[in-house]
Amino acid sequence: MIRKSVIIIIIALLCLMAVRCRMVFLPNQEELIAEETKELIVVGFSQLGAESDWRSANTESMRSTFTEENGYQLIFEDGQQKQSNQIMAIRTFIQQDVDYIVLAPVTETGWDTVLQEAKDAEIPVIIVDRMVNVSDDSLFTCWVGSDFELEGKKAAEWLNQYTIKKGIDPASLHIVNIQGTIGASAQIGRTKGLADAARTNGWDLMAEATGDFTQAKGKEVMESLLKQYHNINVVYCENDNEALGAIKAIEAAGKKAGSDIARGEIMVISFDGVNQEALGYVLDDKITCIAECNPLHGPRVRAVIELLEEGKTPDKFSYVNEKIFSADETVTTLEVDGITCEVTILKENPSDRQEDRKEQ
Ligand code: GZL
Ligand code: ZN
Repeated sequence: MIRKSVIIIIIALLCLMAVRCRMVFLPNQEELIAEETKELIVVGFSQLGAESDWRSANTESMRSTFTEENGYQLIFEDGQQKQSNQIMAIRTFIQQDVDYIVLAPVTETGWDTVLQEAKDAEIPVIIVDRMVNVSDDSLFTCWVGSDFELEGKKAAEWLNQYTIKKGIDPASLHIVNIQGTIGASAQIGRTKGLADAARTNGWDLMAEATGDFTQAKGKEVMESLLKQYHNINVVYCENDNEALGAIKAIEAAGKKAGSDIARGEIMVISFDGVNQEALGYVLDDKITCIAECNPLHGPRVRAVIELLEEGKTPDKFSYVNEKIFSADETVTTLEVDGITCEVTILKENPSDRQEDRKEQ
């Protein structure tokens, strides 16, 4: 009799242990889901808008990098070119308690308050592309982007070398600058690059007017500049979309966009090198030179986040290397800020060139 009751007790104990084990070692459904989503690093990305091909490529680079299979959950907010929308997006990210905030700021100023809120919430903020101008650099963890003034210097030095090699009198250059969004780092740097070179080289920089980085505005501004000035022979466009618009206006006015200033062509210089039509225009000598602005920030931002995840400290500022494109072989190398950069002479179909642009 005792043996039977002992056996029953042992079986009962074993069942009890099995239940307890299941609770300890076999996670239940909620724990499994929590485990799954917990592993995803949540990134809130406030993109400034969708004004240009550059911007679309930049967005695509971020979306294709911060995927679930790469271990991320991306929350994307389009600011539609308004800082107020971007500030709202950052506040939402703070409420959602994301792991990282990435900000592509539409203009440089006005970020101190909301970045302080992110800092108080202990959420690291990574700035991409344009810069923020804040009272205290600790308000952002690091910045990944381009040296816009260097881009401007490169484009201006290309023009300087061109005039020297072609024997063009610098004073005979009558330039207009179709600027980007006023207050954006890309506009500030590219405008400064040209203005400094014009002063140094004795060029006639006649006008600066914003085309807001869009094709429509670029065309509109060029139309009015052509009415105001009859001697324009260089148009400096602060991105390719503006250049496409400007060329439409030049041709509508019965003039020709091209490098042959001496024969009355209007030389167009531009920035980005993302838009396929613009790259095609380089091959057709409608755009004479494009200073590259590389939009592929996704992998670089991911590298920064992975360093932070490992408790390491990324560089505060990391600049991307950028080329300068032309189909004209007059200028093959440039010396800017003590560095020599080779001009990439475009010959083949530009889409091949896109392939060889590695995601750095
Ligand atoms: C540059 C970026 C600029 C591009 C434009 O990094 O901020 O904004 O040059 C884009 O095409 O609109
Ligand atoms: Zn020509």
